[in-house]
Amino acid sequence: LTARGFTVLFTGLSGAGKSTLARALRDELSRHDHRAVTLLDGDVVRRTLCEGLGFSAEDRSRNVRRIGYVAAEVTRHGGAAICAPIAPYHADREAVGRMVRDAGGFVLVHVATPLGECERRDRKGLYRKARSGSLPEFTGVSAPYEVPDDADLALDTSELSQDEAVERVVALLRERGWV
Ligand code: GGZ
Repeated sequence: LTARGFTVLFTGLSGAGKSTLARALRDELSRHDHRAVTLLDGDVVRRTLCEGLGFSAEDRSRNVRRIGYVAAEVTRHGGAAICAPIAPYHADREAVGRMVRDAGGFVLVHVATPLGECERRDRKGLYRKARSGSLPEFTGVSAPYEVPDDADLALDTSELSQDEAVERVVALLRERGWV
């Protein structure tokens, strides 16, 4: 008998803390859950599965839907997929939700760290480049981020510790009966 698989889709701005949270959740699940955990993180996905895609609306849509396809397959086979793209468009997040729910459980987690805080951190200097115009179509500055109104959970990493944030996600997965 295979356990029910599930996908956690983190969405949020660049620098909101999606990757950090996704990795911490993976580590936490690996300790307490027997499922195989697959991490589909932005930078790795863009070097492999989505190599060659840029940041136009169309390419972002392709990027997010490809991630969703893989997550749905992982889910179908009883695994846990943790995805951490910006996923700025409602329609693409919804498409991922539909693909995954067909195969198992799905939760959408908005990493809702405010733009001002992401920009203040600016860990990779991308906001500075975006403001100066040398990095076009940057999410939150010169490209849209459609704030989810359908997230199962919203986590502001400027108000929560990493442990608290991970605990909230795990609590939600427990509530659903998946872990
Ligand atoms: C947004 C960009 C851009 C533009 C490069 N807009 O903080 P990061 O660096 O490590 O994460 C961002 C990552 C976003 O890729 P995703 O695949 O998550 O985006 S999407 O879901 O919209 O397809 C950022 C970097 O790539 N990056 N240019 N113009 N982020």
